[in-house]
Amino acid sequence: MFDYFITDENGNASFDFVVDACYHVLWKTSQRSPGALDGPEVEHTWNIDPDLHPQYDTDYGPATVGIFGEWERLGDDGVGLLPGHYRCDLLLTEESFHGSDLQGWWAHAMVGTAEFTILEPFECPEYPAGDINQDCQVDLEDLALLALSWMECNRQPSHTCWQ
Ligand SMILES: [Ca+2]
Repeated sequence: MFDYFITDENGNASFDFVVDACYHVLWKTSQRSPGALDGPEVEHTWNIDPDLHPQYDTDYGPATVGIFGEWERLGDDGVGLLPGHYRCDLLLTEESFHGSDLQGWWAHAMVGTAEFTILEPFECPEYPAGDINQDCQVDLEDLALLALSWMECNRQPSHTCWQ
């Protein structure tokens, strides 16, 4: 597990994350306190009130939940990936692994695919002319970007375009 978050009462969340840690499981702060190598505490407060959210029948009142990730027994100074192209399946799981009759199941609540490339670090003393995406080389990606904006004109006033 690389990171964790708490959604709002509508199941929405938006956050940026960096793959710089690896966690074994999540704990609620009401269950135990984080250790020195554990991840940061993430806290969220909400109010499950049927007057505010008609999808609920019971008014549980405001509540705050804090969670943190228990450090996985890997390096604590980052989780690195070598340069290359990666295609990953991201799985949001509900762990019942440590339960009783449901041991061994990791039900997936959500699944998504991510594709990304990690470039080997390089220096670029000067961007070549035509290097639209500023990756220090001119290739089909730059041509595709040029094609996407081909014949666009943002001149003001617009009648000055294509004179
Ligand atoms: Ca380029």
